Amino acid sequence: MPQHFDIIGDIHGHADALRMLLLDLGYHPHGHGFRHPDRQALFVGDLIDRGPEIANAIRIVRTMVDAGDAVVVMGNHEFNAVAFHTAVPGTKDRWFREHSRKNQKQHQATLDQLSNSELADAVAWFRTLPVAIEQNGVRVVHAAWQDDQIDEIRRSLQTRGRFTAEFFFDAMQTGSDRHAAIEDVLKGPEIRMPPGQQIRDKSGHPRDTVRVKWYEAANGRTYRGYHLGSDDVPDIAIAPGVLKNQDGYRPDAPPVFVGHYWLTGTPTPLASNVVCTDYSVAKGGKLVAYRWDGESVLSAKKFHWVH
Ligand SMILES: [Mn+2]
Repeated sequence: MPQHFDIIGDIHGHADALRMLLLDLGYHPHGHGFRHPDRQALFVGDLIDRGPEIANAIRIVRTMVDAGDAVVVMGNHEFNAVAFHTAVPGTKDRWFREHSRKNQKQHQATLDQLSNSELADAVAWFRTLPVAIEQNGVRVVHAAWQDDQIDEIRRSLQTRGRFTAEFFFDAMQTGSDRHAAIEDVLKGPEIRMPPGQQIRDKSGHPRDTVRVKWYEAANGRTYRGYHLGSDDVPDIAIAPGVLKNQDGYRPDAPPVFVGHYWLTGTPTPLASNVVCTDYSVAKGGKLVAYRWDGESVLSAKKFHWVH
């Protein structure tokens, strides 16, 4: 088992950027995938949707995983795809992710680009993906490392046989612990603002919740200060009781790598032991890797991308 890992951000169908990045990192073509003599690639999820070469992105990553050259965790887009294509048992035409216009649109590029058999094959594979990994002192999860919630999801995956209809039956019930766990771990924890306070998201939809810097302690923070993103959030104290986890990600915990947050600009760690590798390749940004060689304090110098 290698001790040197390249953690690679959200791909969203940009297979070309992935090939260039892997070659630049010293990987060489191996079957449909790539291999490095003494490093392993760790993918943070969100291989699909949006980009031009979704089937190829899946093929490269899956080949590498099957060959032991990579590990991948589930992203919210893979999770949504599985739910979208899993029928609610005992119903006709009802799916664990509703086929609404909005949900369809988010998944459209994948629906357009994959044949029925490719799609079925991809969904069957996504059902088997881990929700989070920890190996050789490094952690990878799509949006947020939350110990209790990851344990909760893993227990359910074990008893219900991976991401099956059985699992979704429970996990898609709004208000259930499992639903909250999936939302927080794969999409990032959010907190509700007091009544009357709203922001508008990128699509102009009003919302009364904000995504938070889960890796930082929340004590004494305001909504604006604890918010993760660039929205115009009110600078008022966080209401008591809305936070599940006040402490943030412990500074002595193993380094954790996430994707998901559509960051821009020059890559830099979010905390000494927290890195986001998503620099928005699907929105004109770049596909980024972090080259990890065992360090417990993460450094901006260890990001790598192709110009
Ligand atoms: Mn995501």
